[in-house]
Amino acid sequence: MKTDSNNDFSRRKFLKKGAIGMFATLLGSNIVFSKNLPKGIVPIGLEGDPKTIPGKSDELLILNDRPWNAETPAHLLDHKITPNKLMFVRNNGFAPRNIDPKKWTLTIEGEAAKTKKVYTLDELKTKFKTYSYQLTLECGGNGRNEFSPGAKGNQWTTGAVSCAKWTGVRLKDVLNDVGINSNAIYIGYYGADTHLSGDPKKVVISRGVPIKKALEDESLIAWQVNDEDIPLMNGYPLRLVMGGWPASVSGKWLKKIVIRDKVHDGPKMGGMSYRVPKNPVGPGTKVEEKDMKIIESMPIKSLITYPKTGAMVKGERTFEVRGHAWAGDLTVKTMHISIDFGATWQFCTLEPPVNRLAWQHWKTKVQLPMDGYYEIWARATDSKGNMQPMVVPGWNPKGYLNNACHRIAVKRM
Ligand SMILES: Nc1nc2c(c(=O)[nH]1)N[C@H]1C(S)=C(S)[C@@H](COP(=O)(O)O)O[C@H]1N2
Ligand SMILES: [Mo]
Repeated sequence: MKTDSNNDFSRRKFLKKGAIGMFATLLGSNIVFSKNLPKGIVPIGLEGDPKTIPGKSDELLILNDRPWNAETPAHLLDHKITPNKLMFVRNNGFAPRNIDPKKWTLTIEGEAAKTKKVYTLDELKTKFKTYSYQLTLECGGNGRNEFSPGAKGNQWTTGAVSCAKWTGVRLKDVLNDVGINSNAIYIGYYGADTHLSGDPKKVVISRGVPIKKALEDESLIAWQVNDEDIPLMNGYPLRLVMGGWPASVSGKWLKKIVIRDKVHDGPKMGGMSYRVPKNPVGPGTKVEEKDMKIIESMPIKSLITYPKTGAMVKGERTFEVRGHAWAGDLTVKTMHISIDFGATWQFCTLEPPVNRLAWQHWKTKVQLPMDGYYEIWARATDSKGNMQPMVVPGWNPKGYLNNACHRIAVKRM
């Protein structure tokens, strides 16, 4: 036994040394005192100064700094089109460094591709027609913080969602240029980010969608957001954007797309990742892999972006309450708010989406009957009649798909 554990020890030591070597390669210089670096500590140099995220507003709420994960407080999502600096960041690994867009290529291949093609960024920009769409991207784990028992991972509250204007080429135009065989059923992506272990051979995340979703008009390979380069943390210089589905299918720092003859099986497609129980389970249930299914279209949800929670209202003043609502692949049909903890609900004005898969804006006027504490609750209903629940819905092992009503507090005084 003693020999075994000794072997174990030296093997671990070896792995640790190996990782440091790889970190040094990524940093581009020797880590001089590497032998003093405690196990599990990742060099700051890989992700920058731990207080500000490059290219992002310092008003984002940072949930993790290595790798960067940050959400947008609800009142900062008030813009109809989310500004680049305010788009949430969800990184599973380390963003690539020293990107040269002139040398960037995108490879399309796979067992269900007619051939293999490699495109430069310039080729993508000139060979295909360019399209712009406003697309809602929401992390599958948005709202995770409310589940009980809780799930590990970033404790997103309400702010892992954005709706910006993305510009690029249609994924279907590029896939058709390569040629899609009749046995194609799925696509998968690969990005240029680095695994947390520092091992350059390890894939951080490689997810995908059924070919039907990939071939929709709004599924983009994008190089711009809101008419600017994509911020590094959101996938510069190239990413997939597929609105309405968990944002984990929108691969950042896009290097390769595979056309598959089976459900894509890259890291974070299987197990408990981005999957929920096929049938409802009680909180805390241990669910077997075979009883889980991949999350596809996201559920109906809404956000109050004005006023900010905690707002003070003077007397009888009538004020506007507004926000956005979105419904995965569907549209939002009606929007209600309540100022009396759900006893009564009032209709809101609701705008149609600017294009398919964009969030919709709603607003209404509110007057509070007397001085005191109130909550405003918002509840959206989709085109199939699905309504946001007032309590946290369907518990699942990783805390996905919490679409409970958003609540804010206001005081009249
Ligand atoms: N290459 C790569 N793509 C990725 C990720 C990642 O870690 N690496 N994270 C995914 C997840 S889980 C989400 S929610 C979205 C977040 O997009 P954003 O950071 O631009 O808001 O990117 C997805 N694409
Ligand atoms: Mo995500």
